[in-house]
Amino acid sequence: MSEKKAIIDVVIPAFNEENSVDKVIEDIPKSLVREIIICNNASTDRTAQVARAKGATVVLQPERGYGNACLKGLEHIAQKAILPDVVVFLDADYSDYPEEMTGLVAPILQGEKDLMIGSRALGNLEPGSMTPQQIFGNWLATTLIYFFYNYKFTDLGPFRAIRYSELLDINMQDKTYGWTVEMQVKAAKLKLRCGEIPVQYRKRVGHSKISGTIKGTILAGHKILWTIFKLL
Ligand SMILES: Nc1nc2c(ncn2[C@@H]2O[C@H](COP(=O)(O)OP(=O)(O)OP(=O)(O)O)[C@@H](O)[C@H]2O)c(=O)[nH]1
Ligand SMILES: [Mg+2]
Repeated sequence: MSEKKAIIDVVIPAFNEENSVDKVIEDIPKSLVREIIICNNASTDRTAQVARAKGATVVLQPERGYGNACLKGLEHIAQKAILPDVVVFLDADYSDYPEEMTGLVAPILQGEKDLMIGSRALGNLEPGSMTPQQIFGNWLATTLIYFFYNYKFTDLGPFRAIRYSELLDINMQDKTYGWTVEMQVKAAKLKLRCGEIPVQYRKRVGHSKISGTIKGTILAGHKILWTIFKLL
């Protein structure tokens, strides 16, 4: 990539994260990014106000679902006069370490990679930050991707970065829990240059909405496996 400073936008799906979204925004390296886009997924708390007070852009996605929230963020980006070079995704519950974004995007800015995943499997997990079924589910999904596409991933982590031009080629569709695996399966199918860095992961702020609930785990698990086989 030429000397021109790369343009990086950050997409953060958020549903009722008023107690954490400000910490996430605060820890993002400001000199690295152009815009922080909080995709407010019909929150009933003060997520939007807290995020705006921190200087972030807030876009509203009335339709629930992790993928829906991310798609709204991409819709906002697509309307820009100057499109970004890279888009970074991370969660709003402060389980990721936003300051690790510099290391995550570096291989893309150096022109070596197209998609970078922050791997919690390679990184340091705070005890209790991921459930055994979540760890097993990610292992199973990444093993299936390796089996079908010979692409080695170790996690379906939310903290990731992708070259915008490749993100457009991938043409993301999923509206709920299949978002992360859809991106990785399609990246493998398009033979994108994918990489991972170890990232730290801590317990989320607030009560678990997905991984810590039976319903959330089953729904997410089912959607992830369904997405892998649907895209075969
Ligand atoms: N659960 C849920 N999260 C959403 C939704 N829309 C956006 N999000 C955000 O998506 C991110 C991931 O959701 P999480 O609930 O953290 O999912 P998880 O990390 O698998 O599980 P927990 O952190 O244990 O709840 C968070 O930033 C949420 O606020 C939605 O409809 N449902
Ligand atoms: Mg979480």
